[in-house]
Amino acid sequence: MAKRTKLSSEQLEEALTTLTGWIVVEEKLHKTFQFKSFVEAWGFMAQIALIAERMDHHPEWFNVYGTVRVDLNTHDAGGITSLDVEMATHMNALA
Ligand code: H2B
Repeated sequence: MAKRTKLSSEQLEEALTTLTGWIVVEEKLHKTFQFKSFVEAWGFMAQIALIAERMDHHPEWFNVYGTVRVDLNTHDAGGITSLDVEMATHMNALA
């Protein structure tokens, strides 16, 4: 599927201009979200979980209290694809 095709570096640079707060670390889209409480962080994760299921695309993330550290890539493609950009966009919209 085209959505699971690794983005070129030009496509990635272009996408990053629209993704506030996201950087690339070790071939993954990375961002740390900071919420006021564990419940807010968990609420965010619960909403994203439903979107992830719908997309069949699942985040790598780590939560401590109000912190949610996220890394997005597409294992199938061995890098960052438009699915990761789509997921990052959903996360920015919900946070
Ligand atoms: N999530 C992520 N982040 N990358 C993948 O390559 C991926 C996924 N592949 N969720 C999907 C599920 C694949 O394993 C299933 C079989 O469609």
